[in-house]
Amino acid sequence: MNADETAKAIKDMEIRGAGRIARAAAEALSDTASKDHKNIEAMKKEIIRSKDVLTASRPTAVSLYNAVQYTLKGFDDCKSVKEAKELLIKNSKEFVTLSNEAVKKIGIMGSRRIKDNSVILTHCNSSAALQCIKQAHRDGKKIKVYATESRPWRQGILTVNELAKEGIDVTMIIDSAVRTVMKKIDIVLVGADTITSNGSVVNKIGTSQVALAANEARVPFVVCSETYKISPQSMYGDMVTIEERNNDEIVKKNEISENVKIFNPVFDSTPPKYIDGIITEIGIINPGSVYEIMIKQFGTTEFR
Ligand code: RUB
Repeated sequence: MNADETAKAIKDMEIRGAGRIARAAAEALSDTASKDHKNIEAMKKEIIRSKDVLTASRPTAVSLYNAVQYTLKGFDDCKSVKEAKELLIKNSKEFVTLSNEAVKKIGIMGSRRIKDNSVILTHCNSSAALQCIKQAHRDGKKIKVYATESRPWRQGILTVNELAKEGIDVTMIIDSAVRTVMKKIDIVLVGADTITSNGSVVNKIGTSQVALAANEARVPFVVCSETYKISPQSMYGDMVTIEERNNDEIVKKNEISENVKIFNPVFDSTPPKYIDGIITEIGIINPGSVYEIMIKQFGTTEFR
């Protein structure tokens, strides 16, 4: 898929989830690079255009931006089309491989945190969180899962089908039933779109309410996330943009009076005090250590 098609598919949610959109963006840049380019100047112009269209496709998940940055590492110094092409194709492949391997590693560590006979709650549709659940099941643990519907886009339907296909005992609930079922839950596992330098986790709208309910019931609330969901920009004061989507995701036209306003933010931020741990590919970290991991993974000034 080329960059314009990929950006459209991301905008339209045909490709969704922070990890998937990141990998798709890296692959789209590789596609742009592999086209015929007259000279390095023309190629640079086209790559920058692709980069801009991809990063503008969804505003919240920093994984998208970080995947693009990873793929373009060293590009500015390239002197020829051949050199730039080889570099971008190599970087893109490397990112996709690292990203897929990270999800597998998170699954292995996550499974170790899931005890036999556990009841798990998950929200939305996170490949990293589901990998932990599926790995626990494959490791022979007897588990039960409650999955939220995740209004308005209802990604919960993807989640329950994915888990049921694996033979996992899964129950779907509406989002407002979270507090009711929380007393049965042993661990909450969710994904992340962006993690800020202070350890806050931005994920699907409703995640912070799940965290509050878990906190009240003393249920561990654990985030499953690759380290490229960490936002270096957040260290320099940039706020995470919370995407607002169309009204028709909430109500059909003519269903409500014309003078009713609709507010449809699709992500929210969970403060670090409600997070018991973040399972990453480099280990299970405390939200308080995000800053150190960020410096280690990204350096201090590279992403400014
Ligand atoms: C998806 C969502 C997921 C994170 C993490 O939102 O909030 O929890 O993106 O997913 P949307 P993953 O459906 O709006 O993209 O672990 O797959 O990266």
